[in-house]
Amino acid sequence: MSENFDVKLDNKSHLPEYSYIDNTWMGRYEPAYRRFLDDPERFWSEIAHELDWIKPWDKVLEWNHPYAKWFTGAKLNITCNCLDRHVLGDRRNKVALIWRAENDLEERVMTYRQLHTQVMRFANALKNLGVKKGDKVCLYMPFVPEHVVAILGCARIGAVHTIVYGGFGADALNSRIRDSKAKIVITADVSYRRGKAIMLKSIVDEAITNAPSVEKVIVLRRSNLNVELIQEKEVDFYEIMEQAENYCEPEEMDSEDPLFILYTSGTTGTPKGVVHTCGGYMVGTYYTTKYVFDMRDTDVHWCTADPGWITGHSYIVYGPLATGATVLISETVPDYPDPGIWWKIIEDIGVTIFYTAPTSIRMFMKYGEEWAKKYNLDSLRVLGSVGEPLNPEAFEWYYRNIGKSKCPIIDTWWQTETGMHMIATLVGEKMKPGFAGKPIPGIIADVVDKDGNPVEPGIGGILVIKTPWPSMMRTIHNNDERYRQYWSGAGGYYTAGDLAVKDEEGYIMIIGRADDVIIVAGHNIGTAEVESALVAQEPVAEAAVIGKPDVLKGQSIKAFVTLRVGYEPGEQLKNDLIYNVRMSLGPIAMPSEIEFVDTLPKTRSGKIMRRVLKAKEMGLDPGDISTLDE
Ligand code: 6R9
Repeated sequence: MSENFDVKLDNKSHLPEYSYIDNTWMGRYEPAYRRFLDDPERFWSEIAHELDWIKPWDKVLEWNHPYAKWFTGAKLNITCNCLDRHVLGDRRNKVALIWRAENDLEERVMTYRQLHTQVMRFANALKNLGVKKGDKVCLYMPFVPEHVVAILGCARIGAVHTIVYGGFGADALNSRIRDSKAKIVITADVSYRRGKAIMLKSIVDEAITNAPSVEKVIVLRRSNLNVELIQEKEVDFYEIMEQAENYCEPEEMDSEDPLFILYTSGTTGTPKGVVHTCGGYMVGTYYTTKYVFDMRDTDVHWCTADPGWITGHSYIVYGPLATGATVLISETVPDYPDPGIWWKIIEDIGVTIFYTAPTSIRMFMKYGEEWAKKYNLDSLRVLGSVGEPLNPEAFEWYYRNIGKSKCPIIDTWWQTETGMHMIATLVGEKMKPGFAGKPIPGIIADVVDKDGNPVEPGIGGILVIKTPWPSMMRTIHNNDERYRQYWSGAGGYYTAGDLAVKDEEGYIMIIGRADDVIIVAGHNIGTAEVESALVAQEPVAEAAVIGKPDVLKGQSIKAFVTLRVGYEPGEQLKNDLIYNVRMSLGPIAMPSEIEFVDTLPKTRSGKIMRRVLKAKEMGLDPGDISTLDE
C-alpha cells in the first residue's frame, strides 16, 4: 500500500443546533479521552464496575499480542445484566420490547419481567433437551420477540449461539451449521417479507440433511399452516416452553468463555466465524450504547438491523438491554407497504434513538422526502448510521429530513470483529459530513502506512486499531491462523481491512475496503470518494465503482449507477456525471465508463459487493457469493 492517495477533504461541518453536551454521561469527548489515555485499565474497570458480576476480575487485561484476555478471573452471566438487574431494580414493569410485525398490523409488548420469565423458561427448555454450557445452538429465525428470547435463553445457560440471518438460503445455513457444529437449530415455520411467506422450516430441512451435528430442531409455529414436526427430532417452541420451569439459575460464565460465533458479512471474501466472549463483549456493548448514543432511561431505541448481523447482536439485544432501554424491534422492511412505513412507526411509538444504514437512507432519498413529511418525527433526538460510509449527500438528507436539523447524526464505524463502535462522532460534538468521526474514548485508532507509521493528515492509508479493547474478537472459529492475520500487517496493529484518511482535527473518513481499492496511474483511489461524488449529483440514487485493467493507467474506473425516481438514463447524463466527478475530484478519479443499472449487488445486510460487479465485468468467478442478496 503506498501513501499517495488523492483525497479531497471537505471542511464542511455541523454543530447540532440543539445539543445535549451538558448532559452526556461521561462529559465531553476530550476530557473523557484523556481520562482513558491516563490509565486505560482504570477507564475500562470503572465502566465494568457499573455492571453486575458474580465474581469480580483479578486483572483487567492480559495482553499477549495478538491474544487478549479481559477481566480475567471474573464470573458473570450477561443475561443478569440485561434482565435480572432491571427486574430486581426499578425497571421490573418497564417495557423491554415492542415488536411490530412485517404487515404493521400486529404489535406485541413485553416488560422486563415478562422477558425475564420467557428467557428463563426457554433456557430450561434447552436444558431439558440436553443442551449444556459450550454447546453450539444455531438460530435461523424471523425477527419476532421469540428470537430475542432464544438468544438470551442460550446465554442464560452458556450455550454458544450462532445466528444465521433468516434471509439466507439452505447452502449458506448448511455451511454455518457445519462450521459451528451446532447441536440444535431454532427456527420457525415461516417468516414474512413484503407480504410473502417464506417457508423457513423447509429451508432448515434442506440445510441439515448433511449436518450430522444437529440433534434437535426447535420450531416456532407462528402461522396457521400446521407445519408437521417429525417426532423425536423436531419439537414445538411453545410446547417445550410449557413443560419447562419458570426459574433458571444463570450459568456462571468465565469472562473469557465464548458467548457467540457470528459469521461476517463477506463483502470481500468467504464468511469467517468471529468468536466473541462474555465479559469484554458485555462491557463494550453496554458502554457504547450508553455513551455513543447517550442512552437515557426514557429512550425508545430502534435499530433497524436484524439480529443476524453484529449490529443486531450489539445494538438491538445486548447493549440496549444492558442499559435497560425500551427496545423497538420491527420485522418491517423500509419500503413495504410503502416508503413511509418507518416514519409512521417512529411517530406511533415515539422512537427517540434511530439507528440505520446508509443503504436505507439512500433508498429513502430515491423516493423523495415527501414520505417523511407525512409523519411527526419530533420524538427523535439521536440518529445513527452504520455499515458503509455515510456520504455527505446522505448525511445532509438524513440530518434535514429526518432529524429536522436538531438531531446529531452519529456515524459509527465498527465491524463484526470489533464487537462494538470504534469510531464515531459523539452526541454534542462537531459533526463533519463524510467523516465517521474520532476514535471513541477507550479506542486508539490511526491511519498508517504498510509499516505502521502514521501518515500525514489528508493522506490516505490503512486504518488500524493500536491497542486491545474489551469486545474485540478472540479468534476465528476453526481458523486461528486467520485471526492472527488481523494483527500481523501494518506494524502489528489490528488491521480492519479498511482504508481511511484523517484530517487536521483527527476526524477519520473511511474511503473504502482495501480489497476494493483502485490504482489509477499509480494513485490509490478509495471507492467511497468517487461513489460519493456521484451520489452528490441529483439524478444518482446509488453508485458503485470498480477498477478495470487499463494498458496505460494500470486501472481505469468504471461506475455502476442507479437513478432516483423520475430520471432516465442517457448519454448526456453519463457525460454530465463524469464531468461533475472530474470537477470535484480531478481527472485522476474520473470514471472512464458509466453503466446505468436497476440495482447494485449487495450483501443481505445492505453493503455493496464490488467484487461481484468486478468479476462479472471481467468474466471471472465471483468467489463466495453466499451472502449476496438476490
Ligand atoms: C457493523 C458492521 C464491517 C465493515 C467495515 C467497513 C464497513 C461499517 C461503517 C463502515 C464506513 C461506517 N463499515 N460501518 N464504513 N463508515 N460507519 O457493519 O459490521 O458487517 O462486519 O462490516 O463495514 O468497511 O470494515 P460488518
